[in-house]
Amino acid sequence: MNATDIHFYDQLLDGDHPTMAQEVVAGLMAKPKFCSPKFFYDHKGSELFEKICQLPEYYPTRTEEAILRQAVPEIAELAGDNATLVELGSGASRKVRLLLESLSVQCYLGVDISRDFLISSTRRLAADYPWLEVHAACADFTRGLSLPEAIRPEQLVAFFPGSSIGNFTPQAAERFLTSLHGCLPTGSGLLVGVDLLKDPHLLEAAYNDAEGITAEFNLNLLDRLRRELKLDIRRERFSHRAVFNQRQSRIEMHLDSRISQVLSLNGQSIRFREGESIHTENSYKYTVPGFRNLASRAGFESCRVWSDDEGLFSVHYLVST
Ligand code: AVJ
Repeated sequence: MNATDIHFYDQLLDGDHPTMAQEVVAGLMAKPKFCSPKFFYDHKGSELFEKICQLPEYYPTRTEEAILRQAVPEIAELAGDNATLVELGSGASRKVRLLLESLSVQCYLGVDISRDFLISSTRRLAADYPWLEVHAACADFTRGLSLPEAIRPEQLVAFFPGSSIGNFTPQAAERFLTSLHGCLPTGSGLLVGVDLLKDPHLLEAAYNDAEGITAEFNLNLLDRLRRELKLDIRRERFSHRAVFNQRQSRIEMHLDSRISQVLSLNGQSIRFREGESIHTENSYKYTVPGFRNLASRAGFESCRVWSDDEGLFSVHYLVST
């Protein structure tokens, strides 16, 4: 096998699912209007997200990496020998390198919705770790996870970093973990990064960076809809807004219409009042016990939790029971 060879599975088109166009249209017709954050990640969006991860205000990435670096010997022990590592939302597959260097892993599966980004990232992994069997599945795991036939591990560890789980409502997160539980053999590990509840000023700063990269990431969604859905929607007519919703314990991102405007879509009109928003993302913040309880309702027992000294971020090692 060539060092840059990966086993690639395109699962995005599997099954009888609404298309991106149908999903987006339904969201724009709803009240209030919304669009799923999974649509942020076209190639440009994935690149912008990588830039966000390096911003001084965006503490989650560097904090999670520091936690992982320090916890890796313990993680290696919990994961055991010859594990198969499945990464959900693998993006640039950067954090997983910390694990690959210290765990005994023989097989890696990256799952991501951003096809080209996934392929180039996992190829780089295959080149850098020639001993590793690398698989890549392009999939929308918010619809559930299906492991390719070729992956029938004895010991499986799922890795769900970055607090991506915060994009789900707690109810949907519980449902997602329950369905994940259903496709993992009993005794599998789940290493999951979860952002913690903290001073709202710190939270809001993380989603309103001075350089405007987060705004760019949010507005890029409109460019994507314009291009891919041939929608006459213009980014100049919207502005980025990110606020902490205390009651729901979540950061909300919105695109606010700067003016009153009408979009036409398949012969239908979508009206915006001035200031009306498209709700583009929720990012829920948890306490350690709050997340533990949620996971236990989904069938995962908490083995170990690590966090940084300032209590900004947590990493949980859970085991499916
Ligand atoms: C990838 C969902 C964890 O919620 O912090 C970053 C995405 N959005 N800045 C987050 C995001 C705006 C990120 N997650």
